[in-house]
Amino acid sequence: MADIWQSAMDHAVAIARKAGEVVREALRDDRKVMTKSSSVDLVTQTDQRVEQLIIQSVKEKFPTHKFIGEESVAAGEACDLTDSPTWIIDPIDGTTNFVHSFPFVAVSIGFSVNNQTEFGVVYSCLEDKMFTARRGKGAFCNGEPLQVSDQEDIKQSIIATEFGSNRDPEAVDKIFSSLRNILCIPVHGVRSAGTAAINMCLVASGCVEAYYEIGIHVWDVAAGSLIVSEAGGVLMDVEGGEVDLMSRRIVAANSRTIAERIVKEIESFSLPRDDAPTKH
Ligand code: LIP
Repeated sequence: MADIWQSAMDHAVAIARKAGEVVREALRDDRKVMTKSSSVDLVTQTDQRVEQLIIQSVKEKFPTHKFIGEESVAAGEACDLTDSPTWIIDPIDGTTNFVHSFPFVAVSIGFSVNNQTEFGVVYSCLEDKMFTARRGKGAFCNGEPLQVSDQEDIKQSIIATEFGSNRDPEAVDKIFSSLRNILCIPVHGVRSAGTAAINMCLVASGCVEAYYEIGIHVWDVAAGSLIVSEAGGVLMDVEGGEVDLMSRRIVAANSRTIAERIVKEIESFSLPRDDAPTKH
C-alpha cells in the first residue's frame, strides 16, 4: 500500500535542507540577538525567518495542515496538538550555539497525525547530516540505517543532558544534583551538544547511551523522539512511565535498562506544560 505521508516527508527533507542553507549563510552575519522568556532564552531573526520559510512552503503544498512552531508560539500562537496533520517545527534547535558559532545547530521537523508522530526530520546543518525516521520504517542518517548502542551497563556509558535556560536556583540545584548522581554512578562521561534534537540523534546513532532533560519543549523533541524509537531506543518520562511530549521532560535511551537507571538518579520537577491554557 502506498504511504500516504511519503510526499509530506519528502517535502520535510527538502525544506529542512533549504532551511539549513539559510542557517549556514546567516551564521556569518546574524549577530542581532533578542530574548524571549529570560535573558538566556535567545532568539535571532534567522530563527523567525527560517520558521516562516518552512511554514509558507508547507502551506503552499498542504494547505489544510496545522503547525506548532517555536517562534509562532513565542509570538502568542496556541500550542495545541489536535488529531489533524500537524507540523511541529524548531527552525533552529541550538539557538545559543548558533549565536556563539558553537558548531551544532539543527532544523527539526516532526509531523503528527492523531497524536502519533508519523515522521521526524532533523538536519544537523553544519555537519550536513540529515536524520530521518518514518514510523515503523526505521531511522536513517544520510540514508544509512541507524541503530542504538547495545551497551546495557550504565558504568560503560556516555550520557547526554543539557542545562537549558532555567536559572531558577531551586531548579538548577535539582539539575546539578541529578547530574552529580549520574556522574558518580560512575558513568564514562556526560556530554552536551547544546541541542536536544542532536543529542537524540546521537542516542539513535549509538554514540551516547541516553539523553535526558527537564525544560525542553515539544518542538525540540518531536522529531528526535521518533528517530530514537525507530533506531531501537526507548522513551520515558523522568519519573518513569510513558513520555508526554508536551510535559517538557524526557529520557531517551538505547534500552529500558539504561532509561530506568537514569530515572532512578533524576531529581524531577515539573514546569508548565507546552499546551497549558494559561500560556495563551
Ligand atoms: C534548546 C535546546 C537545548 C535545551 C533548551 C532549549 P532552542 O532549544 O535544544 O538543548 O537545553 O532547553 O529548548 O531554544 O535552541 O530551540
